[in-house]
Amino acid sequence: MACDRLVLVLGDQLSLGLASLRDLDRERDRVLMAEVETEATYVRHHKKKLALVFSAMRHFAADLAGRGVALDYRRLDEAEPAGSLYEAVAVACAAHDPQEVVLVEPGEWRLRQEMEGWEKRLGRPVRLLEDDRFLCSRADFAAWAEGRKSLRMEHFYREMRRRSGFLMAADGEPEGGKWNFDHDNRKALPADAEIPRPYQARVDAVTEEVLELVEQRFSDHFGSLRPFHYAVTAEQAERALESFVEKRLASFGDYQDAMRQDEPFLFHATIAAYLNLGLLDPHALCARAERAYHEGGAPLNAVEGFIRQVLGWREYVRGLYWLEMPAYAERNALEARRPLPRFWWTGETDMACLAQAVGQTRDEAYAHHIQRLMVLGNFALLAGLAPAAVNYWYLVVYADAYEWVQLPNTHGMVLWADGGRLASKPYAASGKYIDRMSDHCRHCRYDPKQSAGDTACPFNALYWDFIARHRERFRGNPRMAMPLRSLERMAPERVERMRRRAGAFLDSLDYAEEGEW
Ligand code: DLZ
Ligand code: SF4
Repeated sequence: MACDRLVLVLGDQLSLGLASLRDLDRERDRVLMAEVETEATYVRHHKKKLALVFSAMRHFAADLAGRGVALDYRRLDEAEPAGSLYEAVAVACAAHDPQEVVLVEPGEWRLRQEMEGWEKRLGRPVRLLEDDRFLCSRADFAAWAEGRKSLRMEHFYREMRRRSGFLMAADGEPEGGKWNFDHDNRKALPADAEIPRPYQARVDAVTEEVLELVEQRFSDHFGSLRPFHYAVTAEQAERALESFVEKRLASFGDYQDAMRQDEPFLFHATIAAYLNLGLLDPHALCARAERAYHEGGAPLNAVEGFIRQVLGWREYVRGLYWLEMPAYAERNALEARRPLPRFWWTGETDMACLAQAVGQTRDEAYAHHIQRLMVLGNFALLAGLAPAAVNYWYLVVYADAYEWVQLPNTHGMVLWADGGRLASKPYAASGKYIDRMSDHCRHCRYDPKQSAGDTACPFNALYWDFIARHRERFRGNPRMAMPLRSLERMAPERVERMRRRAGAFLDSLDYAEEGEW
C-alpha cells in the first residue's frame, strides 16, 4: 500500500524526539530501519560496538512498533538482507511507493556524500532534516567560527554556557566565578581509593540473538564480544546515567586524568556510546549534572568538567568536523607516516600503560579520555604513526566512535595532523606524566625515571626525539617554548643518543600490514 513518507532512521538516530519522527503521521507514513553489511564493515567495527548498535536498533524498533508506528525492519540475519542503506530504501520504495523519503542528516560525511545521488537513483524526492539533537546547529557553529583566526574550544564553550544558561549565576557571571575548573581536576588517585562498579545491563533475548549474529558473521572483527553489559534502551541508558550521578560524579572531576592498573572505568560516566546513539539527550544530561550540583550531590569542579565535555567539547568537535570536511581528514601537518605497531591490535607489549589501554579497549570497547589522549595518543604522536592508520583504529575500536566525533579528537587533538586548527599545541609528554597520573609504571618492566639503558621508559626517548624532530616547526609557538628551551640546554650528544634510542626502539617493533585488520 502506498504511503506518504518513508522515514529512514539510521542506527545512531535512536531518539523518540528525532526531527523526522516528531510529526509522523501513523496512518500515512512508514518508518524504515535496516541492519546492513555496508555500515557494519565500512570499517571493521569492534564486535561489542556492532552488538550494541544492532541490539539498540532492534529495541528501538520494537518500541516504535509498540507505539503503533508502521515499520519495516530489515535484519542482517533474514534470508535476503539488504546489502546497503540505499538498497534497503530502494526496496522499501518499490513496496510502498512513498511520495518522498525523509531522514535526519547522517552524522558522517561519507554517508552524506553518498546520499547526494539518492534522489536521482530513486526517482523521488529525498528530504534531509537538520539533526537538532545537538545543542549547537551547524549554521550556528559556522557563524561563531566566521572570521576567527583560531577556533579555540574554550571560547566556544563560554558562548554555549551563556546561551544555554548552564552553570550561570544570576549576574551573568559563571557559577563559582570561573569558567573552567580544570586546575582542580588533575589529582592522582590515592592507593586506597574505592572505585564503585558502573551500571551493567542484563542481556535479554533480543541482545542474545544479536550476540549470536555478531559471533557468526563478524567473528574476525577486533574485540571481545562477551561478557556484554552495555545498555541497549533509553531506559537502561538512563539507569547508567543515574548510577554515574549517584556514585561517581562527585569524584569525576578530581580524578578525571588519573589511571589505574586493571581499572578501566574509574569515575568516568561511560555514557558517550549511549549519547552518540541517541539513547540519551545532551541537554537533559547537562541539566541532570547541574541539578546534582545544586542539590549538593557533587562539587562544582566535577559538574563543570562534565558539562564542559557535553556542552562544550562534543558540540565543538561536531561543528568543526562539518566546517572542515572533507579536506580535514587529508591533512598530515607533522608528516607522520609510520604504520600501526601490531600491539595496537594484540595488546602484546611490555609497556604496561599501553597494554592496559589496548587490553581494556579489546575487552570493553572503551578507554577513558586520558588513556586515549595521553597513553595511546601520546605514543601515536611521538612515534609519528600515520594519521589514516590511527584514525581507522580509533573509529573501529570504541563503542562511542562515529567519524564526526572521532576524527577531530584523533586527527586534531591527538595527532596535531590538522596543524593546530583544533589544539594550540600537540599533547606530547614523556613517561614522567604517565608515572604521575597512574600506577602503571609500578607494573612495568620499564622505568619512567630513566632515559638511557635497556630498562628506560621508551616514552622518554620518543618524547625528546619528537621535540628535536619538530623543533623548527614549533619554534614560534609560545606554548612549546618550555620543551624547546629544555632541548636547547641539553648536551647535543645526549639528544643524539636519545634520538638513536628512539629510532632503535621503533625499528624493533612489529608492524601491522595495511588491511590486516
Ligand atoms: C554504526 C552502524 C552500524 C554498525 N550499523 C548500522 C546499520 O546496520 N544500519 C544503520 O542504519 N546504521 C548503522 N550504524 C550507524 C551508521 O553507521 C551511522 O548512522 C552513520 O555512520 C552516520 O553517523
Ligand atoms: Fe608506560 Fe613508561 Fe610507565 Fe612503562 S614506565 S608504564 S612504558 S610510562
